[in-house]
Amino acid sequence: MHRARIVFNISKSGQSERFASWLLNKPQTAAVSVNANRLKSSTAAEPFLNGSSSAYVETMYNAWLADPNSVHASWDAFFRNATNGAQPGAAYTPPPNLAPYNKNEVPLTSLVPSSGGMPSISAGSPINEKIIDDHLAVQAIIRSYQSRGHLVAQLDPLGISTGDPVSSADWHGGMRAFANEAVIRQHVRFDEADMDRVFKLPSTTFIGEKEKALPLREILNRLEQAYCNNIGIEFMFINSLEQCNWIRQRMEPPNVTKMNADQKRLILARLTRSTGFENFLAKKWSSEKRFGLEGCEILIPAMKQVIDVSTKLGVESIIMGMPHRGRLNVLANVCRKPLHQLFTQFAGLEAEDDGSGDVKYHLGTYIERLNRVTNKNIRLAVCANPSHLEAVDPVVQGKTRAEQFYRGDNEGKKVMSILLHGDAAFAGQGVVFETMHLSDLPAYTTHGTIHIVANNQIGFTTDPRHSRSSAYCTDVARVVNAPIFHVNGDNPEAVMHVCNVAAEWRATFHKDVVIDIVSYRRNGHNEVDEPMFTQPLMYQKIRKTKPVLEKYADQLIAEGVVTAEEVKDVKDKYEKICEDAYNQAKQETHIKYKDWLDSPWSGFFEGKDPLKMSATGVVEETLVHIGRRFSSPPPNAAEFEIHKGLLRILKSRMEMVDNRTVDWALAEAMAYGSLLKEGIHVRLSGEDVERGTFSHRHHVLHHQKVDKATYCALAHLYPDQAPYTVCNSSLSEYGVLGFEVGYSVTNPNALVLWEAQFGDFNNVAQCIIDQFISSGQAKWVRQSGIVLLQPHGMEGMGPEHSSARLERFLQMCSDDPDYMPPESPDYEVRQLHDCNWIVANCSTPASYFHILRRQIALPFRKPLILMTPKSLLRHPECKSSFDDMKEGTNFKRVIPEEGPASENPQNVRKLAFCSGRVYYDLLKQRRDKGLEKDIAIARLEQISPFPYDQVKAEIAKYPNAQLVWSQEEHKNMGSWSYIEPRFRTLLQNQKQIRAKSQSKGGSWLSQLFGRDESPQTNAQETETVPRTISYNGRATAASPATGSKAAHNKELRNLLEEFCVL
Ligand SMILES: Cc1ncc(C[n+]2csc(CCOP(=O)(O)OP(=O)(O)O)c2C)c(N)n1
Ligand SMILES: [Mg+2]
Repeated sequence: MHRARIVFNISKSGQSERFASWLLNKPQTAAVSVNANRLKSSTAAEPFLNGSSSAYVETMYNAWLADPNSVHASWDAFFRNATNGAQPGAAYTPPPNLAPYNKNEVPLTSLVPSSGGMPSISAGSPINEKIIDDHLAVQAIIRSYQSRGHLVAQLDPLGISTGDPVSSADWHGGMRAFANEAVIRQHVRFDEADMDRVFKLPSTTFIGEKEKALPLREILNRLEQAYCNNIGIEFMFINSLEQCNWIRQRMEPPNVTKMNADQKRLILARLTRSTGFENFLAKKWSSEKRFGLEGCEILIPAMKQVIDVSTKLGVESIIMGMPHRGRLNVLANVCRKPLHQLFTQFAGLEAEDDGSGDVKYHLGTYIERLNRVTNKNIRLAVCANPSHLEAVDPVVQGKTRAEQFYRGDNEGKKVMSILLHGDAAFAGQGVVFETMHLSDLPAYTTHGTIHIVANNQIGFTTDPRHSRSSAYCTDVARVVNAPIFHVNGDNPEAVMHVCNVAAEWRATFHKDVVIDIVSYRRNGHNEVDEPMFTQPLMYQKIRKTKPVLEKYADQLIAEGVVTAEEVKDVKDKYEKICEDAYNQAKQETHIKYKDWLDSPWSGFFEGKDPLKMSATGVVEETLVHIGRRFSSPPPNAAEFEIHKGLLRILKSRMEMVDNRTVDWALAEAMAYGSLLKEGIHVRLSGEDVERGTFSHRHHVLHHQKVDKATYCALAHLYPDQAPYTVCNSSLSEYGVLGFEVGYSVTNPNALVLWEAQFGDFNNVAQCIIDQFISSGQAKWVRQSGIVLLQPHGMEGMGPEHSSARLERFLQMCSDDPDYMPPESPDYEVRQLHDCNWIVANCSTPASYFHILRRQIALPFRKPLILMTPKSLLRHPECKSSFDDMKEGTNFKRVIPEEGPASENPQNVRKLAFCSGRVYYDLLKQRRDKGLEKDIAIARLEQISPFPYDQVKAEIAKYPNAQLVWSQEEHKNMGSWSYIEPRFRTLLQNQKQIRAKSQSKGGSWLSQLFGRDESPQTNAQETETVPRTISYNGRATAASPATGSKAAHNKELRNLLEEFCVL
């Protein structure tokens, strides 16, 4: 805990200033007319007039004399009565109380002591101002405890941040007192004599239960119990009275945290397992890193409690994300992952299945089991995660949202997420904030997440005072109005109570909630770390602190809830379970990565030929239908007024459909629409995707006169189509891309796309790209077919709107540049099967259409990284015909030269390969220079996996052409460093084949296209000079693009001129 140190300095006596004086609005005495006119009414006879208020009254009187309307009506009445000669004490008329009393309110008059020297009133008699002030002060005190009680709550089991409880510093009658200036500040003006006075309770407190009024001593006592004991609650910032009252109702009544004997025994049993598990691992593998939970063992009973209550309230599936700390324990004792599977992870066995695996404290799991407490079946998934703390948060949310969506759980009643955090990471990692901000967005909400912080008050070797500027590590949650329950981890019953309330909160309001378990870390950061190097004093305290299991067992023995023998018995039984599992694990010879899969796709792979891909072409009728719908205004067009500019766009779309052509946006709509028709859910998410950054998409049309009235044609193509989701996201890359990755791993029969506003911004989500997308399958055997749409292209828009950093994606491709896969009929799908992701830069709408559809046509799922165009969206030549999309057509990994050069290939002097939009610049340049017969241009629509087979064929076709790679990016960027070694491998291979075929006397071309590459034993290798490929493009640079338009144009001119040099 990193909280302001609180000084306990409440003095018991000698408080000469009355507490309520802060409320009295002492008037700035008007210099003018004081004493000029004296009110002729006896102040003694008017109980509300006293010494301190007389000056004020005189000011009011003077004002009234000058203008009766300038004062409040009550003063007007009073002065009228007084000046008209009302009897002393009768001039004041209390205003009628029109409001009925609330349930827990009582009339003020009933609380006023009738004697005892206190100023008093009786029903109907004038109100005593002091009594009002006193009551207001009590109300302020109650509110202060509610708002600030957490500041002095005893949350730290080590007592470091809060100091030891004040045991002897009695305050008012021997009551244990933590409240001090930090909580009630200047309101403490009562003295001992006031302690037995009874005060009416306001409707905003529930400390009274059925009592409507309590003595001040009892009020303070109950407030301290509720707010300053082992639970500290932050909730008063929530802007809903209903929600605040809901919390008060569950936290304020006396004894609200008390548990019955059965509940206590359950907590003890769970704590025994949690502690026993870590002890067992420590005993068997003393020097292995496991990031044990020691010091926060209560986390396991806490999670189980949250799950029990949530399942009782209807939840059937829980998706969890968590860091390293205590992860094995969670898998063992919360998910009930078979212990022997966990223990085999320590044995250093080889894996039976494919993949490179991950360390044991990152692996995921998926379990379906019976919850013994609720007797209901539940599904628990812990998402695999990388070391990168908190990165899994948005992924869990996406997965949760997806599961809710596919189950039709629109309110999150059946599926929920739990996120676990370390204190340092929760405060430090920005993705926590990004994830929190998704929590209430219509297309991203998971209807409330329960966050649990295993707050051991340290991050590796860093103290909280150096790792955050906020008071609490949980402050980030305040932005979404989530209540935050801080609780002392050494008080198991308080922890369970908080868990109950948090789970109920989530089920009631479907909003986020935070449980901050304040605890400690008994060992170093990991088990081989020495914590005394850096936290000597903290660790001296920790050494003296008994484990919570011992403390709690002692407490329950003392209470007579259990016996010492029972405690030992439960402990021994669990140890025996661990020992048996340990022996079973010893029999294992291999581990299976599949055992650790968090998202099994049951039924998806079964019965499928893993190398058979379905067709991606679509019957023309479907293209026409989708095209027409997409190009039409809403069916109720007469009432639904759309923007005039959009009418023009729709009209031009319709013309394209009539002409059997598509541009980029139309091709995309046809890809989505045809998948929707086939029952595939399509979800497109990202910043401003509904319209499209470049105003080309317009998937959502807005009524120009009616707020929030929209129409999405793709959602209304066919009556039985799959749902279409298109959603503008928050301005976040890390959070939103993580979310969509989580979404994509849930259901293989969905096309999930994330579009970067400009590809340049994808590096803000670099961790998701590196840790989840590029390597996720290899580490966790988990597939994802997510598509990243990344506007990319050098169009003179400056350094940050030009490059999606194609080179980085290519650099992470796992295919070996020195290995050319043998050709086979299923070459394309085999390559796709073996790669870690697909990287493409398509140049035609038809390619875009096919590659999107291919994502679903594949018998497995692979991420697709797609460079997408900007100016090509409106380029007159960037159009495709229905002929390239209809039935029987497919994605062309390479689009060969199809113009005059291809008719006379022997005469072609240059064969340029390129990818993406630069093609159109090359095309124009070639045309302008009249070189259409001399230069052939081939396009790599898919860059990785490298289409060796088709590139090879194209090269072979132009035996006399020099080979060149043309790109618009700088030489150290773009595709060059990826394609260059692969071309080299291919050309080297080609040279060998050529040598062999010469020795056989046959045509080398026929060999090249032949499938049989078996070595000819009698062949004589003849040395030939291999063909090489040279570079045509921008020079190397540090920045992705120049900021000067002139420099941009010059660079482009240069590369195009060089392209034409023969
Ligand atoms: C993004 C990121 N940065 C740094 C690290 C290295 N690291 C691993 S654990 C850790 C401390 C985490 O502290 P906390 O979140 O409090 O969890 P605890 O280990 O205390 O349970 C650090 C800095 C990491 N894993 N991820
Ligand atoms: Mg920590």
